Amino acid sequence: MTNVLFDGLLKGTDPNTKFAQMPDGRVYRYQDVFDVSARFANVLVERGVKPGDRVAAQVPKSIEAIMLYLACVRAGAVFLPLNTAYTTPEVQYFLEDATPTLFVCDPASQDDYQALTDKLGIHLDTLGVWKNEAESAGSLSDSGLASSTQFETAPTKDDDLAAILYTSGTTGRSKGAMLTHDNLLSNAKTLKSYWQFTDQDVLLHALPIFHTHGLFVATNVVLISGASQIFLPGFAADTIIENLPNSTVLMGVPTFYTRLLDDDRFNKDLVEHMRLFISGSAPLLAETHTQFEARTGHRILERYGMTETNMNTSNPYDDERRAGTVGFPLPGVTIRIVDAETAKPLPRGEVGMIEVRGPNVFTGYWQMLEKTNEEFRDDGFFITGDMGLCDEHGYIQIVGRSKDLIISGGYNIYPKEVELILDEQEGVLESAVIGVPHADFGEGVVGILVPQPNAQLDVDLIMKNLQSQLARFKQPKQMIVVNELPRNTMGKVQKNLLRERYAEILQ
Ligand code: MLC
Ligand code: AMP
Repeated sequence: MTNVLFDGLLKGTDPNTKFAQMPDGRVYRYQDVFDVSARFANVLVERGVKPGDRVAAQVPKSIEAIMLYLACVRAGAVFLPLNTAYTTPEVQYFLEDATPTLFVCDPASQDDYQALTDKLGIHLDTLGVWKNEAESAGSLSDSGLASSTQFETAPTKDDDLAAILYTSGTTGRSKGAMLTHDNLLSNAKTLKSYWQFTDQDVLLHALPIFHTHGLFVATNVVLISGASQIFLPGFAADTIIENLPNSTVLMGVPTFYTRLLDDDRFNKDLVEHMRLFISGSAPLLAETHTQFEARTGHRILERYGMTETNMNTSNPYDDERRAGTVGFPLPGVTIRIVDAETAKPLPRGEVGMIEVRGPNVFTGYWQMLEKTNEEFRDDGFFITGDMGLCDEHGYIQIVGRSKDLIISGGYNIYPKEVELILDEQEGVLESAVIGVPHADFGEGVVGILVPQPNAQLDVDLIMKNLQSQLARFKQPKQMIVVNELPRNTMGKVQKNLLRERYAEILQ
């Protein structure tokens, strides 16, 4: 028996091919991928990780963190990556909810987590960024170095879990999307062929690796293609510009592209060697698409995905890439646009709920059966919460969201989660959190506070209090104090009015 994902991604790969090039000159070959993932898988087993167990990780971006993901896959365990911006209370929720056997954190955060993991009975290891032979890159890395490069990869079935990725929820409680081996493998296969990846490609990897985009779309597609990547710690215009001449593909959120367009060094000559620019995770403005083409001669390929579904649609590789659309359903994926209330399919051109079904769609939310049932139709379609239409040529357009969600620089923020914390602050009667246009991040978070009668709000203190409880990207970029919130006759806060009123505030 095989391991569906590991063998599916790596079978037949030439071990001598380059897998990753780091900015410090370090090179990783596919042989290293086999060896280091085996070493880490041996460590996982030593720590008591068994097939089906969760392994949570909040670690800085490094190629070793990718090896930890692959080690989990090889051990039949379930990888649970966490945003490095999450604070200790945010991480505590995930550890309590997912009950991992092992949690791997940044060596710099070990003291913050030791007492918590001891209390929860979770083994704690550390993994940092590798610097040199003389310096430790954490306990996982040290133990890995002392372990064998041989590991008997655990056999898995298509529907065994490979990962749980948490997405925030409209109630303020995050939900763990359970992704199977086949969810991930089928999407990687589809994307490789749709975007025509080959072993000649060099991906410029500047995304974080704790989300679907940087982890599965980028890494799995590179692995299954036997391609290589220039593996950067994050997005910085300087390093992108330095490395574009040696790359063939860039995957990014729209902020990558607007930032590059703001830089005069970014021009046609620089991207001569590039084959493809891909955008997703947030809407790409048609204006950005047009400016990009005028500057570089390339048309950005926009695609649409979700944590729960991997990639759903993509603009075509060879045919016309239409600005303002996310293209066609990927092969094997079915998309329908329905009336959100009645679930009746709508004619072309009409706006409704986007629903999706296919091998890419997750199996449900971790230990939330009721929530899972609410978000699936009886015939297996997943209700995305995105509103859109299918135009006369079959291109899908996303026109809005029925879920109260802000997408800022490609990160999701559920207002409810922030409102719950704002409501607890001294002197606050109630709050509303909205997303308004932000030149760099697309949308930016604004907090609107109503004080209790006769209370004076100390907004600076409230902002300071948020720092220990909420990841920085979720914290409002601006806070406004008002006497009352606009409400409709049902008593519901009219966020659309607030968004209109404060539309210019972050410009
Ligand atoms: C950073 N900050 C953000 C932010 N990123 N605030 C709001 N939204 C964001 N996305 C904060 C910083 O903490 C900092 O706070 C200030 O804003 C300025 O930061 P910066 O230095 O300018 O940001 P930078 O580190 O350059 O990061 C920006 C970014 C990054 C766009 C490169 O956010 C990013 O990599 N985003 C990609 C997210 C992603 O991969 N999403 C995929 C989800 S999967 P201070 O302290 O200075 O005030 C998915 C499915 C799919 O959606 O379809 O793909
Ligand atoms: P996440 O939960 O982080 O996976 O975010 C998924 C959400 O990102 C989707 O439900 C969409 O609302 C949004 N999204 C992803 N790709 C695009 C895109 N190309 N255009 C507009 N929205 C997108």
